[in-house]
Amino acid sequence: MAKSRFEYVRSFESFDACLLNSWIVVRLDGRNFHRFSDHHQFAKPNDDQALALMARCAKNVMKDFNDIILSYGQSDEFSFVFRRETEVFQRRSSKLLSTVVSLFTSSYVFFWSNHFSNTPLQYPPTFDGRIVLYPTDKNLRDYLSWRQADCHINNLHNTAYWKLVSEAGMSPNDAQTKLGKMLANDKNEMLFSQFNTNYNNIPELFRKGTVLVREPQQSQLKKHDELKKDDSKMNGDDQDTKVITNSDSLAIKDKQIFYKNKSTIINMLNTDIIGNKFWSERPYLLTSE
Ligand code: DGT
Ligand code: MG
Ligand code: MG
Ligand code: MG
Ligand code: MG
Repeated sequence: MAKSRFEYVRSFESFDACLLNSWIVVRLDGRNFHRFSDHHQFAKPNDDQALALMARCAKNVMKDFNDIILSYGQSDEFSFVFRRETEVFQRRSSKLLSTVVSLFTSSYVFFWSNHFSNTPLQYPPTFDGRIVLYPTDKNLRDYLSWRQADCHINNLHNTAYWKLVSEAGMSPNDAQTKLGKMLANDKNEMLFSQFNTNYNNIPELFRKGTVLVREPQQSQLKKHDELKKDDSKMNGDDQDTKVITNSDSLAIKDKQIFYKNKSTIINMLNTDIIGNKFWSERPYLLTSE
């Protein structure tokens, strides 16, 4: 097909590929959700339907992008982790960012009434987005730990704040001033002694946020188990093998099975991702560079 004389304007576009060999994280966040949560009467301090809707949208994004291995969300934000070798959209930053944010936002509107059947959407919600690249596994884990620590800090603060305001009848200003002078331990202690609330008994959904993790299907784990048995035969090793292992060589096989497999499942958890347990149980997630 002949090119038009206007074609040259294409060369003004820049190729904004994300650096190779780095984790690509897309984080989106509700724009002015302070207002949005007021207008839609979100329960305070935590609205479980609002959180469920966020997770529903995140899952929808992960269903569309097989290369997202994990996502983490709390409050009005979600972070999506693309595997470091991803070639989606030739790693082009603007394509990745705009598509994830757009799909998430349209999903939010699409699934809204499933979660808020008695609250019509008052106006179209907006989410902002950014991409951050993390070169090492440690950087990526520290990033996710940062977001989960943020969830805990905010939730402790918000829980204490709403107790003071709604149960103790304190003014919002006085409650803020009081909490501003308190350390985390003081807040825990106040919740316990003044409001008979053990912070640790508050649902993990609120304290830890939501992790969606892509995992091999059971059938894949079986294949993987057989592979390992072959492996141990070759090594003259008759010991019973566990399904998931930390051994480096098997971790590589885990990953190969994992990434070749298109029919993975997405598990939803409200669990700690700061400690090692979550990661050592899932050696296929990180790259152990
Ligand atoms: P931004 O992100 O700079 O455009 O402004 P905001 O207002 O979205 O601020 P942000 O993202 O720092 O804080 C999240 C807001 O969303 C915060 O004001 C409280 C609200 N929010 C999030 N989840 C809930 C919830 O479950 N219940 C209630 N009542 N509010 C929530
Ligand atoms: Mg903000
Ligand atoms: Mg926000
Ligand atoms: Mg936020
Ligand atoms: Mg097009």
